[in-house]
Amino acid sequence: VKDIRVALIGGGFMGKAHSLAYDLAASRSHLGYRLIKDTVVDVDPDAAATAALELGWQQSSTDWRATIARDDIDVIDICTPPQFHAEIALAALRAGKDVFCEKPITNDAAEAEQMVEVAEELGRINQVGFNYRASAALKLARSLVEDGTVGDILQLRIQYVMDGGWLGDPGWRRQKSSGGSGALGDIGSHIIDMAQFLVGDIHEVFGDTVSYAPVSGGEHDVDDAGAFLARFAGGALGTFAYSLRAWGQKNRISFELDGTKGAISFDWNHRDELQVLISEDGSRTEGMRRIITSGVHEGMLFDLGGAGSGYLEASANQLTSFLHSVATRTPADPDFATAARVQRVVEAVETSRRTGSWTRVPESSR
Ligand code: SOE
Repeated sequence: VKDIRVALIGGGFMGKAHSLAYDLAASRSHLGYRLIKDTVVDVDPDAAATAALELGWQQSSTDWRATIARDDIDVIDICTPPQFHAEIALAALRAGKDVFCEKPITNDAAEAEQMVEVAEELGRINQVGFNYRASAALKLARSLVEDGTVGDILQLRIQYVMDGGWLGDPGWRRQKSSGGSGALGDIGSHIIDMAQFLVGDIHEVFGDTVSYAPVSGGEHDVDDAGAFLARFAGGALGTFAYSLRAWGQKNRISFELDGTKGAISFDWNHRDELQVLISEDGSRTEGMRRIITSGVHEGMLFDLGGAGSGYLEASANQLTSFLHSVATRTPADPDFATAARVQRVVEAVETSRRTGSWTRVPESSR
């Protein structure tokens, strides 16, 4: 059994999610590695020390550069705000570390490309935190598309809505200099990734984004909501909506997908369930079938139908799969290249907004 020694940079909301998720991931010792939660880094010494104590890290630090320079660290996990992702990731890759990086991969597609290039050049394992696709229901949905059960995909209607924008101060998310691609990059990126995971690459987009008046003092110069149409490379049409100002909506990702042979629908607020219709089953009792994910489905922690899954399970699944890639030196998924493509879609939506026209998603410059 190999030791994998991890350092986590950024002890905030996602740092907490990853810290707890590593405990679930580490329990899967049959995968051939032993995880060591070595160091948690935060610029604020008190936050770093508290995170170490409460979230089970052996030590804390305020210096990410010194942590990356250590020979005994195998993995750098980046949970800082996005404007620091590229600098930390590039330094970590160049120091020979494998890197897990939160989404959005960066605030800028060109920077993301550089991360892809360096990771590939140096042969380092790299993964990005599109956690929702790591849930059992999403894995099942993808397999029903992949094996042709629902036929060719005709249309996807997908949304990510929440009321968080009405509550509290959005902190670093409010300014372009730190929050970069705004709500589109923050939550829109999740549904872009989910859509490409299910249906394949988005080829072109046509959309608009909006900024509302600030709720709690201070200006913001990024979007709060938006909507766009997408054409997928395979010919399907997509509608996307995202908003941080949707009262009563609690971190809700949902979609409906129509294929030539069936349909799938999903709602993260009911994340144990996938609704599926297979047209071949047609009869007077035809209708959506409610599948409750259980131990027979990939990605459930307990082999007990009804035990339920949560936010942490999805985070643990993605980290388990990343650590497995690290231990076996096999490519991780979703990798930096996947995330860079998501960022190019984000930027294509912004271009479409400015030009008022359909906009091609550029291919990678590599
Ligand atoms: C923000 O509003 C946020 O915390 C996102 O940054 C996360 O990616 C999302 O999962 C929950 O909402």
